[in-house]
Amino acid sequence: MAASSPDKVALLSGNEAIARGAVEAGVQVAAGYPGTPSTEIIEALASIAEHLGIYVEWSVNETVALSLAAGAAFTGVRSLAVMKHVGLNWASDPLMSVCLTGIKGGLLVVTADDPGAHSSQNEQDNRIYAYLANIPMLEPAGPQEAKDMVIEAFDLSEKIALPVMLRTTTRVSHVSENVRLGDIPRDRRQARFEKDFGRYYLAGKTPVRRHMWQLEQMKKAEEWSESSGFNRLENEGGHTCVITSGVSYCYVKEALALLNVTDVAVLKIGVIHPLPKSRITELMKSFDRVLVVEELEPVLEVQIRALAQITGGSLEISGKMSGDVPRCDELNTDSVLEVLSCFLRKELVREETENRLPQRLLTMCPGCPHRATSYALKEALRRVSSEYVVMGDIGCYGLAALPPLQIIDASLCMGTGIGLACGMTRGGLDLPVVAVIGDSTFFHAGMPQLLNAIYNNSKITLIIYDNRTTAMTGFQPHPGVGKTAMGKQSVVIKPEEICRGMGVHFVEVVDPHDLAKSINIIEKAIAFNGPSVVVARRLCAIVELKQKGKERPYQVDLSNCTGCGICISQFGCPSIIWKNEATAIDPSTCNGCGVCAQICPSGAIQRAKVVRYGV
Ligand SMILES: Cc1ncc(C[n+]2csc(CCOP(=O)(O)OP(=O)(O)O)c2C)c(N)n1
Repeated sequence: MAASSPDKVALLSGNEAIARGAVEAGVQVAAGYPGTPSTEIIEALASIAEHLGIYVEWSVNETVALSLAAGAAFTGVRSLAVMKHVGLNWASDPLMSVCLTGIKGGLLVVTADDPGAHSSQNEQDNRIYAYLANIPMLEPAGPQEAKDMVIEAFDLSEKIALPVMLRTTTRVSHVSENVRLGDIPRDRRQARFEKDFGRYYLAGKTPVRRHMWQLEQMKKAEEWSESSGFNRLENEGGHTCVITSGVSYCYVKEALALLNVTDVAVLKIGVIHPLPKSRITELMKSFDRVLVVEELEPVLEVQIRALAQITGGSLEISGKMSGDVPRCDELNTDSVLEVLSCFLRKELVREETENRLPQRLLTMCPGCPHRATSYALKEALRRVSSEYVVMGDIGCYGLAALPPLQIIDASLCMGTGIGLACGMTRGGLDLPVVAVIGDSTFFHAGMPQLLNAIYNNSKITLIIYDNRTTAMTGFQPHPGVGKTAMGKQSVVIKPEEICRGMGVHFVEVVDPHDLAKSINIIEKAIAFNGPSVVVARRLCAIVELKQKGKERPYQVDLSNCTGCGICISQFGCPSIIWKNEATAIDPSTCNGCGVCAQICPSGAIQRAKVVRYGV
């Protein structure tokens, strides 16, 4: 990644290619908050940052990441802010302002969208943000193009003094391709801030003035888009055209080949905003029928339809608005094949293939401390009341909503569990109301929510599931870990100290693997008259496994096992299996946490003396 090897080729994922592109473009500052499918961009940059003399950080949330990148760009250095699609909701506030101040050094904002919501709470289409902020957006169809676009985006950003966005989707971020490498510049720009109050201080009439300026700058972007090679027409000649962008372009090409169609033109749009309007308008004159194939919202289609109004002719436009392309979920070659065969009225002859992928349930890992915390929470709540409500949040602990624990009733987006819980009590719900949150989520979004609960005297109990990492996105460090993205030592910021500092009078820390104590403390927290916090702290089982290796597993002593099945039906560790009409523990996955032994009412689970693999 860090080698300056012009014209060499390397197999890179889309995310690695973006990181490489940023490095080749001379990026000096990069910040992000983890989120699938964007995470590997910052990880790749962090792994080479020191070697290349660039600064890379995991910020505590996306608004911080973009603010930091914008500050660096104000000083004339090139900077990058990286986030998943919903992260841009957090960063949208600084985005909507930095598009008015503009920047000096190139500023690239990467948003990685998740059509199909593979690992997200929604499938919002962030192309719309480019129109909202009115800044350029590029969308690659694969890693090579992603790298090329990043480099050009930095140049464009500096040319028009506006931030530029790059939008990827899961398939582009995670697919790998041979990517041609370029040179890595070694010279570094000296940061300089030229004070300009009428530009950087957005108040009074400055926003309106800067808005006018922005519109002028975007005219330059339009000119650039008109001649950009990222918008290209392939296979000219016929009277039918498919307009597409991003990974949908790959599906279209594949589907046309499968249909054996050679007389359909493909207009690949790489510059989502501003579109090359004159070019499209001119092109449309030569077609009778156009199909727009894009994922999620009809962003291109709406504009193509508007442009068709200008040309006047009798162009037939199909897409999502005509009901020909699905609006929800991601596309794939099969779905595009179906769309194209209807559009082109070409019969689809398909070999039926069997879906052999095993259906897997979502579950926490063996030994995950969150399972024990959730079990303890459920037990404590049961002791207090037959009815209760638990508001969840985003992270591995959210899996406690699923069987068999089923302890979480609702979850929206990062940080909202506390607010939801407060709202329920304010609505008059007369039940124990608990909010749960992970440690990374607490630092990201939970702190102001808790502060609000304290300030407004809301009686809720907050359980902080502290596994000392951001587990769900791949174990990134956060302020509680004592390490930065670049591997430097840092202070360890403890959630319990923050909670006490904020004014919570009941704050306790428990080890969730000490089940009896955890149940006891959580019960007291629920009974406490005021906001209460329990920090359930134990290192993520996977991180522990990597650091310390595997503990001796547990096993079932069948002479004591009554077959009650509580360990499976109520605790649900995937290492506990049902085999030959009896409970057994798979020693290859059991990590020896021993919590199941605390749950077993007949003392039938004990640490194995001799480990025999292959139960
Ligand atoms: C605004 C936003 N940014 C990023 C994400 C991606 N994401 C999902 S959960 C999570 C944090 C998980 O860490 P933590 O709260 O510590 O819980 P854990 O998974 O470790 O149990 C992140 C970053 C998201 N869903 N929303």
